[in-house]
This record gives sequence, C-alpha cells and structure tokens, in this order.
Amino acid sequence: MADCIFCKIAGHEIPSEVVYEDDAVIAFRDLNPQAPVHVLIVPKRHIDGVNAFVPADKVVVGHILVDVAPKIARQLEISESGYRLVINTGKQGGQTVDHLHVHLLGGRDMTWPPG
Ligand code: DGP
Repeated sequence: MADCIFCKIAGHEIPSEVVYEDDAVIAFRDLNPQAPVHVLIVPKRHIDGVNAFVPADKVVVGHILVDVAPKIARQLEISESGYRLVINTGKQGGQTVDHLHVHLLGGRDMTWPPG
C-alpha cells in the first residue's frame, strides 16, 4: 500500500534491522524499543489491523503466532526467560501504524497492566 511505512520496510525500500523473514512475514527491531528485545512481526501483505481481519487472514496470523514468534524468541534467547506479544488496536489501543504488527517484547520483567 502506498505511503505505508511497514509496506516499505517489507519491500526493503526503507532499511530496518531484520531478525527474521520468509515469504509471508518480516520481523525487525522496533525503532523505539521498550525492552532489551523489541521486535515487530509484520505480514508482508498489507492488513490495516485486527479490526480489518477477514477469514483468510487466519493463515498469516496463525503463522505469526504459531511459527514465527516462538522461533524468534528462541533465536534471540528469550524463550525460557519469557516474553510478551502485543497487538495494539485503534487509537485507545495505542496503534500508531496502520499495518498489522505484533510486538515481541522481552529481556526484562514486564509489568501489568501496561500503562
Ligand atoms: P504501535 O504503536 O503498536 O502502532 O507500534 C508502532 C511501532 O512501530 C512503534 O513502537 C515504533 C515502530 N516504528 C514506527 N516507525 C518505524 C520505522 O520506520 N522503523 C522501525 N523499525 N520501527 C518503527
């Protein structure tokens, strides 16, 4: 999608620190990390966010949660210590980029609820 920053990152038009990539997904370090490990896992195909899901999105969302997130956690050695997966949705949910992304946060103790 034109003017979508994460589409541009997915297309390697804008540089990022990629930690994982396959045909459907790219994962890269957050520009403004909130934890020692802060990675954004993003479908390459543009999806606005959770409210825009259609049934076919189950495949890529399932891939992110079942395959990619735990793989990156192992790769970055936070699998055993623990980590948090977050999807901010809409204005009050704190979503600032309208391209679906799953935050993977770890490397420190998390507090609850998030502020
Ligand atoms: P959210 O607030 O849930 O929409 O998270 C958006 C995140 O995206 C935020 O933590 C900062 C990050 N971000 C925004 N622009 C860029 C960028 O150009 N590169 C990278 N690596 N991260 C970005």
